[in-house]
Amino acid sequence: MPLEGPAKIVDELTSMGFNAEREAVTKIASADRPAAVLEQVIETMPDDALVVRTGHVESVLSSEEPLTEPTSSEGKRGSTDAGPSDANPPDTGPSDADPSDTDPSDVGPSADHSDGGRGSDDEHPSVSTGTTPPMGGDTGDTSPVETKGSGAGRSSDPALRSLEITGDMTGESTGTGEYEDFVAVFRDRLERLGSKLKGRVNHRPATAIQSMPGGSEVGMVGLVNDIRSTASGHWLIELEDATGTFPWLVMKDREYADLVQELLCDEALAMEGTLSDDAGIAFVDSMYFPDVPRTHEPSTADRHVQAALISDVHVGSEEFMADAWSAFTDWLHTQEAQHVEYLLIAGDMVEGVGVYPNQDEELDVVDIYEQYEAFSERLKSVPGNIEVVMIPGNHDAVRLAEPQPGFDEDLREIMSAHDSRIVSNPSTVTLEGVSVLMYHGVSLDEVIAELPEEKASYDEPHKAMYQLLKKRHVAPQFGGHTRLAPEEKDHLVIEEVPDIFHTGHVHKLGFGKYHNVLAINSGCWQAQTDFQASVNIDPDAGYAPIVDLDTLDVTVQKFS
Ligand code: D5M
Ligand code: FE
Ligand code: ZN
Repeated sequence: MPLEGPAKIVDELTSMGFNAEREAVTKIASADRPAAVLEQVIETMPDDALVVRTGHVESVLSSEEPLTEPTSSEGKRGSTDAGPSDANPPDTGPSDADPSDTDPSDVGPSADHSDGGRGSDDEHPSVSTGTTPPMGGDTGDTSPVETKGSGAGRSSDPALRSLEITGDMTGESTGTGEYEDFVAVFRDRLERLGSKLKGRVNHRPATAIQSMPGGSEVGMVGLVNDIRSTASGHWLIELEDATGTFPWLVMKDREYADLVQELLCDEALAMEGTLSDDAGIAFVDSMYFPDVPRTHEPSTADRHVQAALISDVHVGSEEFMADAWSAFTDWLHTQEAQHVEYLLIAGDMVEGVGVYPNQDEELDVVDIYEQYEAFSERLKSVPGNIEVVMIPGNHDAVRLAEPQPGFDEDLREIMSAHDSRIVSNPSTVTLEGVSVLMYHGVSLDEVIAELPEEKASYDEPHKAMYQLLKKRHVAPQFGGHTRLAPEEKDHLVIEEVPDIFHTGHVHKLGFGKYHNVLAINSGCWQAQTDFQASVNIDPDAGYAPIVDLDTLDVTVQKFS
C-alpha cells in the first residue's frame, strides 16, 4: 500500500469504515514506516470501534512487537470496496441509495434561486447554477473516479487544510445571573462597539450633554434605551452611556426617519445634532451604526476548496427528512463533491424535547440522548475526511441563553464518531484564511418581527442578517425572543468583520453580500411542522449551499 501522507491515511481508514482523530493520523504519518503502523493499527482495532484514536496509535507505536510490512490493503473491516457503509446502520448509510441511479438534475442546484430570496438581492454574490467541473477535471488528480464509498475522490492533502476557532466560550462562562453581570455585559458592549463609533462624532458623555447650553452642537455614543413615537409623528430615541441617558429627536420628515425603523433596543449607535433651546433634547442631524466598512475586502483560500454550510437537521422529529439527508451524504461521497472539505452545521442538530408547546406530538424519538445517538448515526454517513464544525441551536441540549456553550462531555461522547469540532453559539471558524462567523440565528425572528418587510423577511433571511452585521452584534435586542446570558464580556458583539456570516434557525435559504461579507442562512432538513403550517412558514428543506472558499461563490445543491 503506497502511503504518501495524511490524505492517503485518511482515505485508507475511511475506506475501511473508520473515522480517525486528527492527531492519530498525524502520528501515523510521522512514523518511520507509516504503512506498517497503519496496518498494525487496523489489525488491533477493537471490533466495535469506529474511530481510530490517538491513544490507540500511541500504543501501537510503543508496542514491542516488530512491525510487519503490510501485505494487502485489506483490514479486518473488509476490503476497500466495502466503503464506509460497514460502519453505518443499515438504514442510514450511503449504501441504501446508489447515487449512480440518481439523475444529476435531481441533486442539482435549485432552479428557482433567482426568486424567493435566494440570492435575489442587488448585491448578491455570483451564483453558479451547476457549473461543477467535470469529475476529476481540474485537479490533475489521478485517483480513480468513484461515485460512492469512501469519499476517496477527496484526495487533497489534509496538510493543506487549516481550521482555526476563535470566540468559542465553551467552559468560559463567567455569569452568575446576578444584576451586576447584566451591567457588565452591557458596559462591555458599549465599550467595544462604542470604540468603533467614537471616531465618527465629537462625542460627549450624557451627563456632560445635560449641562450644555441650548443650541450647542453635540455628539453622543450610546446604547438605544428606548424608541418612542411622539404625538406629532416624530421619533424620540433615548441613548444611554455609562454616565446616564439623553433623548434624541428624529423629525419625521428628515432622511434619518427611515433609519429609525431599523433600530432595535440595546444596539449601539452614535448621534450628532443640535440641542433644543431649552437644552432638554437634541435634534438629530446624523446617525451612525458600528457597521461593516464598505471597503471590507474578504480573504479567500489559496486553492479551490469548498465548504458546505447547513443547519437545522432536527433529527428526532417526525419531519426529519431522512431521504434528503441520505441523498446529501451520498453526494458528499461523489467525485462532484470532491472539493467539499468542510461541513459547518449552525445549530439544531436534533429536534430536542419540550422546546415548543405540543412538540411531543411530532417527535419520532422522545429521549434527548437517543436523539443525539440518531444524529450521530446520520453524521457517520458524512465522509470521515470532511472536517465538521458545529454549534448548538435553540433545540439543542445546552442552555438556551446566548452565548450557548458547546455540547457537554456526555453529548460530545455520543457524537464522537466523526471527529467534529464542537464549539459555542456563536463562534468564528477560519477555514484556510476565510473567517466564518457561525450563529444559530434566534435573533433573526426578532429582526424580522420588528423591521419592515423590505428590510427583513422570512423570504429574504439574508437581509435580516445584514442588519446584524450593520449593528455588529448577533443578537442586539435583549428581553424578547433572544435570551441573553449575562457574562463579563459580550460574546455576541461582532468584533472582527467576518468574510462569511452563517446562520440558520428560520428554516429559509437565502444568501447575499453585504459590504462584501457573504451572508448565508442555510435551510433545514425538517419538513413543515404543524406549527409552521399554522403560521404559514414554508421551510426550504433539503438544500445545501456550497461555498467556494477561493472565490466566495455559492452553489445550491438540492436534495429533496
Ligand atoms: O424554528 C424554526 C422557525 O420557526 C423559526 O423562525 C421560529 C419558528 N417557530 C417554530 N416553532 C415555533 C413556535 N412554536 N413558536 C414560535 N416560533 C416558532 P426552530 O426553533 O428552528 O424550530
Ligand atoms: Fe431549527
Ligand atoms: Zn432554531
